[in-house]
Amino acid sequence: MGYNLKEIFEYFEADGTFLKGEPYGSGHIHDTFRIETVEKEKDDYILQRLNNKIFKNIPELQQNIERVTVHLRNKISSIRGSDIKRECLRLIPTRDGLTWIVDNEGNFWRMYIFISRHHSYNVVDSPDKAFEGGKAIGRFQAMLSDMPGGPLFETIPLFHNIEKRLQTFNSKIMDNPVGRVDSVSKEIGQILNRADEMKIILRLGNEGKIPLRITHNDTKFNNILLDENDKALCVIDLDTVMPGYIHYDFGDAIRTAANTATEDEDDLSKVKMDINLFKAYAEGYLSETVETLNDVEKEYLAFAPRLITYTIAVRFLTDFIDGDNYFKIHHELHNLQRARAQLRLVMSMEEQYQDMKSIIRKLT
Ligand code: ADP
Ligand code: GN1
Ligand code: MG
Repeated sequence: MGYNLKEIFEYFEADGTFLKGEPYGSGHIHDTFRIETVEKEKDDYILQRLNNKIFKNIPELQQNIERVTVHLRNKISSIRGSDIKRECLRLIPTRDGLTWIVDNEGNFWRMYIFISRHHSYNVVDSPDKAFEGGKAIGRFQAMLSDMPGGPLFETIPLFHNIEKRLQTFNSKIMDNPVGRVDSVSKEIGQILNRADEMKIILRLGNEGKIPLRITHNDTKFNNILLDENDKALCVIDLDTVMPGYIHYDFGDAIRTAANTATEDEDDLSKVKMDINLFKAYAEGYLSETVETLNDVEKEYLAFAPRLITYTIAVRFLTDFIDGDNYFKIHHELHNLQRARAQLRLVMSMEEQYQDMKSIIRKLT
């Protein structure tokens, strides 16, 4: 779509002159553009057209991100040697003093400073990188644990609630809106077979055994930027930061950090959970959090990757059955391919579950 990126950019109080804007990254939700400025010494920017079909209340969403980034920035800037522009997202205000604009067509836009010299990975190829990712998320949770001002808005209600996700899944199967249900009966069976055991985290929460904390809720590895030496740099994509269980962040990160293949790998024989990457991520994560987690949280950490990988499989298959209305897709069967790869990953985790548990036990 031909947006006038220069005109939109100029509504924001940016330092620098628009040179050009191009699509950037591989996110599935927003339209993201990198804006380069004419002056080489000035920042570049990330300009995003927000998906307001998914995020229904943009002012609340933006208020959450402002609160979170202000809190993180205060903490990070008090650390000696920190590089605040690269270690924390910074929203650029508009000329009206807001952090987003609505254009003439009703599109919502926001802008961040572009985090320079970062590395971003869709697949992780070394334990050192996985460790750094774990550290980044552990530190993120730890720094937000004392954020003042009451709970954040729930930007997507019941986001990781597997009971709700399964209800939606079942009702889309009943509706069969685009006639795809018959073609995926095998995958539907694989999901329904596992449905009961997946409710354990919700049950522990309802029983008060695990607390709601401020969690990120979208910790796939390309939302964790590493620096030029592949050390933890910055956690991005803060749209779903809200109350959650730590298992959601741990699980989603393992789903991507310890998968030997891409999230949508077509050749299922390549899809496996690498136990060494699992261990390294867990080490990094627990190096920042082990003191604050309670015993039940620790006991169920090894289960978390199974839950979240399963949840994403349910969501991809739901979207396929629904005719692809949620995730961006790049070809006709993309959501099905993603769902199959995630189900295969769940099976690989099931095979290695005893090892995962014993690694966590040793680290805690
Ligand atoms: P989505 O919700 O669509 O995934 P993200 O906010 O994650 O949107 O942005 C998409 C991609 O853009 C990220 O995966 C990352 O590669 C890049 N990106 C986002 N914000 C920044 C930033 N401030 N600096 C550098 N790259 C960024
Ligand atoms: C989406 O926004 P992005 O691309 O980082 C999705 C996540 C899924 C992920 C699967 C708001 O993440 O929940 O796990 O795709 N984000 C939202 O790749 O739904
Ligand atoms: Mg993202």
